[in-house]
Amino acid sequence: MTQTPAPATTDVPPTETSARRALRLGVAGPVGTGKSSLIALVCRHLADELSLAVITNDIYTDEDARFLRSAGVLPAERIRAVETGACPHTAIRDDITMNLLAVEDLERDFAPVDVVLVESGGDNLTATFSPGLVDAQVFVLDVAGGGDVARKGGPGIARADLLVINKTDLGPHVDVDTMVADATAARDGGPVLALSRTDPTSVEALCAWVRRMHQQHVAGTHTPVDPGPMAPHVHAHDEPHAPVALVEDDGTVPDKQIGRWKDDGGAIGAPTS
Ligand SMILES: Nc1nc2c(ncn2[C@@H]2O[C@H](COP(=O)(O)OP(=O)(O)OP(=O)(O)O)[C@@H](O)[C@H]2O)c(=O)[nH]1
Ligand SMILES: [Mg+2]
Repeated sequence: MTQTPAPATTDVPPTETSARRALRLGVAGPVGTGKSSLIALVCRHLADELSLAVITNDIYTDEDARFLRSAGVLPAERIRAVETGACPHTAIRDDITMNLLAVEDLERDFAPVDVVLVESGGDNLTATFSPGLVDAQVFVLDVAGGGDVARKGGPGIARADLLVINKTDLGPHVDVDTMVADATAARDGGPVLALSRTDPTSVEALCAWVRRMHQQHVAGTHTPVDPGPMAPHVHAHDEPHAPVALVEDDGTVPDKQIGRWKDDGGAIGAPTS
């Protein structure tokens, strides 16, 4: 009797595990709180020990990517922009397709990548990343937003993996201690970091947190947590509500993305809000 040979197990493609792909780290928060600056700090201090790449999300421009490239914190080709053309939260939460493609492209082009930092377009207090896009997320407030911002709460403030209160060097104008205490009270023990780019101790604490997250990711001991959905809200719907295009380093939009958009009538997937 003939026996059917067992399938060669070496032909089975390996499944992707967290140890094989980069830690995907989201950075969200209201407009101007210092998301790009925080990413610049991380790149400047960790690029020698970790392989890093960055995705920025802007509504109408690739300004954040250009800022980071001009700061020289990473080789320019490791920094790519997604131009969302719509509400920033859409591209990081409702329809993450463009961001996922951009992250996967970076991971493939510069393999092995240790950490991909994804900056959200500046949005309101309720915008958070989908856990389908990032493994962990930082939510950034700044002291200039006013001492009561942390008390207002929201999913990012309450449940992001790290809450940063940025620009503490502006402290003389704001009660930083009260703001940090309010933030800590809103987080049920979750970490809060008072940060200023002018305070080396706080910058090192930020880098240590990123290192720790990466180690936990590689070890498989970190579980991504969804901070929670957006608060109910409405849109005028006078513009597309899904991400528009991935913008290449030279400012061009890849043909395949344009085609996809034309074919799909301007929407990828089914935006839900
Ligand atoms: N004083 C002070 N200013 C800071 C600090 N970090 C960032 N800034 C300033 O805050 C402003 C906004 O910083 P960005 O990093 O562009 O903020 P952002 O959140 O990326 O902004 P959007 O992407 O437009 O939402 C800039 O003028 C920065 O120079 C800080 O630690 N201290
Ligand atoms: Mg920015």
